[in-house]
Amino acid sequence: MRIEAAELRLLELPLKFRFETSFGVQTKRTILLLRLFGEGLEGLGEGVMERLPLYREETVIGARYLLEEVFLPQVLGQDLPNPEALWEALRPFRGNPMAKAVLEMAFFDLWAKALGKPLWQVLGGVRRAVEVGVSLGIQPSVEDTLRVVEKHLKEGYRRIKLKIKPGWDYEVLKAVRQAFPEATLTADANSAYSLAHLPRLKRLDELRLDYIEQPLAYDDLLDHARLQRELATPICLDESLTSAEKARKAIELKAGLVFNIKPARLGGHGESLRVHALAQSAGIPLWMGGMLEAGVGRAHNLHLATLPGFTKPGDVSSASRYWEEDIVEEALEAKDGLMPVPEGAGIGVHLKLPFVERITLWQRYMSAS
Ligand code: OSB
Ligand code: MG
Repeated sequence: MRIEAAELRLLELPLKFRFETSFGVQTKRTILLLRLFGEGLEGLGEGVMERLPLYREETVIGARYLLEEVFLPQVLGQDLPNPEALWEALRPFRGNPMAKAVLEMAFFDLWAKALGKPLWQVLGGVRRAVEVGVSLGIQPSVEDTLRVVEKHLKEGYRRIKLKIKPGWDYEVLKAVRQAFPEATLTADANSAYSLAHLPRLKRLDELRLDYIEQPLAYDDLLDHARLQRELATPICLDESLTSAEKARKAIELKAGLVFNIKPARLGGHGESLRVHALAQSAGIPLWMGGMLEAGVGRAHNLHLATLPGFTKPGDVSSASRYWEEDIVEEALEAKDGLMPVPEGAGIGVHLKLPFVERITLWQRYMSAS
């Protein structure tokens, strides 16, 4: 596959809800969108980095710089036989998995289209629909939380995840557990705790949470392993898992008994497949994370979530929850907690170009010659 041209855009898309986590409040997304052209086909990738380094270290503008000045010049005009060859071309550059993932995932889409196959088949998926849950931000009150949880359970979501932080944890989770004794319930701290919070975290053990997501530092494994030895509730790693090497070390340390996979956090689909293999041989259940993706990123996540290791409901909820209007033509909607995977070659979704034009803040076209 010769990469002939690339178009990079920055889009701004307002969220329908105010999304509050332990690290801040989001009301819109600034999306780096990549269109990669070759052999008359187009591959799509969507960045998940935020404007500020509050979740991981990468930022939208940092990623745009790397793609424009380093990664795209490295591959434009190159004939790359497969995604491994692209990964090799990016290997000299350290870190920055989210920036690499924009390009790697767009290339996977392009490559699957050249093969004439849906991406899920190319990746080794085994199902046509994915079980989904929902990630609910911190609400103004416990009463508001109970209302929002009830609404999403009624919509059929198969797992409720509540964002927590010190001071907004035990009481709200306890109220939800009492009101919905049978619900599959989890909590995501986004690194808001330290080992000094051990007594507070131990109290969560009585609430029958399926797991607690990333309680400790965003780059930590060792303290998570220590905490896991003290908790009955499984710890799920999110922020700390940025590569297959990190996953190998997390498994050896027993830093988490569940893994969340976000291909964009891991550098793309290839690295996600390596983490999937490691997790399967270690008996670690996986689920597909989310980063408030628009249609391109959401479609990529859905395709990857069809692999057999994804045995818990993912954070891939209906696009209409997030946006008045999405950037793709296809409606990515869950029904009874099941999200169908888009049909057709590659990721199976198509850009709504007039809408994309309207929300574009910046764009640059780059060609091979
Ligand atoms: O920690 O999983 C997270 C959103 C942005 C950054 C980090 C996280 C999240 C979510 C939202 O939980 C999941 C989604 O609905 O896309
Ligand atoms: Mg998380």
